[in-house]
Amino acid sequence: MAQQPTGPSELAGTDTTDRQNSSDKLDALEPYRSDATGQALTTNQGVKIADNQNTLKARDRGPSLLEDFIMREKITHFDHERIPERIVHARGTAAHGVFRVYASQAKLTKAAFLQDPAKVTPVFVRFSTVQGPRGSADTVRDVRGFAVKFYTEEGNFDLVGNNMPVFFIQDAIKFPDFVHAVKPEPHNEIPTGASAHDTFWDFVSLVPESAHMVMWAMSDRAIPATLRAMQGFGVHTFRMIDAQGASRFVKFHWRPLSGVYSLLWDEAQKLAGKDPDFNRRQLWEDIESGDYPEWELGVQVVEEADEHSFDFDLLDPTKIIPEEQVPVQPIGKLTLNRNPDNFFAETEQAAFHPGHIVPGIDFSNDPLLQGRLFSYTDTQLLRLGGPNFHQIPINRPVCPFHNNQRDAYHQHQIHKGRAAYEPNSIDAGWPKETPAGPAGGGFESYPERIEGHKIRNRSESFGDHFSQARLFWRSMSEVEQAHIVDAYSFELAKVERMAIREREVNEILANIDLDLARRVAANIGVQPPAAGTVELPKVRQEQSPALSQMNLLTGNIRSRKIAILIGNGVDAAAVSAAQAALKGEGAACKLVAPSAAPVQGSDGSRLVPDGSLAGLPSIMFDAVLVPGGEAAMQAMMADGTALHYLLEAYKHLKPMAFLGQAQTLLAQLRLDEDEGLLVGSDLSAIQASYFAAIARHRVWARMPKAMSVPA
Ligand code: HDE
Repeated sequence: MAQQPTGPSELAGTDTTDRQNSSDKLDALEPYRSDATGQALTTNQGVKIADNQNTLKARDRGPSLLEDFIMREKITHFDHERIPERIVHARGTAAHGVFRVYASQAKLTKAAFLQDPAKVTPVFVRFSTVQGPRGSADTVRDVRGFAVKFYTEEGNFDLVGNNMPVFFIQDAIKFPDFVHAVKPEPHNEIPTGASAHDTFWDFVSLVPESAHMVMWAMSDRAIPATLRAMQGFGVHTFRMIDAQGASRFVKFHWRPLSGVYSLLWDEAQKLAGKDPDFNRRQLWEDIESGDYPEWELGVQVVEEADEHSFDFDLLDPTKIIPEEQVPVQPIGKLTLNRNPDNFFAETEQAAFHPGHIVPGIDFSNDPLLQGRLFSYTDTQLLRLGGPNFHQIPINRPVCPFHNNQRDAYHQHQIHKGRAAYEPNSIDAGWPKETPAGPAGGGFESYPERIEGHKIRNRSESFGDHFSQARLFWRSMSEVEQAHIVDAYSFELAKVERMAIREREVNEILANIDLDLARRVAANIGVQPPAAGTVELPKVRQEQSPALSQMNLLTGNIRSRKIAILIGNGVDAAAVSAAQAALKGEGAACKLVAPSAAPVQGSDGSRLVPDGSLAGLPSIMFDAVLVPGGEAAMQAMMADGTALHYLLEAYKHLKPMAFLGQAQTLLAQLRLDEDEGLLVGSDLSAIQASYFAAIARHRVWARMPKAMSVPA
């Protein structure tokens, strides 16, 4: 039988930057990528179409004729273009890439794709928000999905995780309740893409096991500045199995090489209107420009013998293993280096499943994970219209796959042979089982010993709901804590029922931390609580520095986006010097002018802007630079939009550089210099401090002052 056409082949990137070369190879290896360049327009039956403008009619002015098979086929297909969106994680964006292990992980796992640093495994990664529909805004406060499909030589391995390491519930049976609570309310379908409403807070205030995850969702992690600046987590405890059959527990981590940083809430809200595609656009542009996002895959490993040595249960998905107790060992690197050709065919039809594992990886008994193992196939049956969704190009394994499953909707294989059953003698017994073990490589489940009664119960070891929420709170910097207080206050202020606000404060927040509870209470008209309602157990660790994203920056400015403001008469030499210096350090800059029309530099040169002040507002950038030039500065001083641009950047604590005559703007704006608002005759005079400020991402020390600046 003919070999399956390969899936997203190894060349998703042979780690090459030679994009043209790789896309030529791709066309050859992936014949299902259809390119109509130079081809005739035809019907689906291959009949060439002579007129694609007019329906077949009886005379010029109709009526139209039912026999027009060309028009009927076209409209019928159009009528069926939509498939159901994902019930959760509907809004998403994705990219192809490659994964490579740093060194053999044979001591941990027999998984073939984790053995050899020379081996390149193609991947497809989809990021998503959870609550909103497919067309909702990117920058809402929400958990982000982080789903990775590894096309390994032993089959597909899907690591279907999130950008937060825990979850809202402990048992799968509660998932529909949770999702119904967070989704828009049933009577008016409000709000879109937000948890700031009564049903969400009603549920979480009644379900203390959600306390830890809600803390994460109210933190800056829920508004990532860019998808490449998010951590990812497998959430559940998994197992890795070595060639001798030994099992160890593992937690998977993705650590972004860009560091972790976030939007401010005001930016997130404004971006949802000004550019609802903000996150997906930036991922797309970064990849197109060759600035490939990268993550390190890390594992926390726990020996079987140590399963019960923590003050929480490893199977409880509302708990992390603090990194100070079990360090994350980096094992490999993921690079996203190719945008999809077609959103629907690839991103929308991608079917991830935590149950897609390969030999060397196995499940734990986490009751949330166990439930997911059922759900993901079930959802694809509906969404992708039948059980052959694995044959859709984006979902195909790159290794051969053969079995006796037959027929059903959308069958793309033409199975040869007479015996679609096993055992058989008619087709000489093929396809045959592969023995497990090193010689064979057939999949074998870890033979965990299980004894006990069949019960519906929650283990007592899952009972402490507040200690890790407290650990998270206490590990935050002052700024992060202030943001968390603001987020709870914002969301609970949208809750109409006072009893829900009070319950959240008294029965959840007060048990996490009294200071947090009181600060939120004061903002939402609730009586500050005097004490919590439960006694927390003694835990091994009160703080975990690894949880604060302030500790997760890289110290460099790679991939940061800088707006350079230009106008007629701008100092052209200063512009090109700034561009060169920023690009030299791996940052990306855009020229922003009063309008999208070209401007004339001080030396008569022509500068073509990337966009206008209105089209590329400062909320889309990490930092701003004003290069000077007498005439340009005079014009900016008289331009309300430009002044607002700068005030807003100041208010959002962005690093700002004012060069040459741009200093005059400061007086007009009545802004003071600070560790990130820098003034210099040219960039070289302030470059070190400016770049250091960009590397820190925000000028937090400016916060008290910025609060009083109108923007
Ligand atoms: Fe999912 N989840 N989930 N989930 N999930 C889906 O599958 C579900 C959970 C996650 O980019 C659905 O194909 C149940 C945890 C991601 O396509 C559905 C439970 C985590 C994505 C589903 C959970 C996730 C999904 C909807 C509780 C983090 C997007 C469409 C037992 C570890 C994947 C689909 C993509 C998608 C069910 C809990 C992550 C309905 C029943 C915990 C990243 O099958």
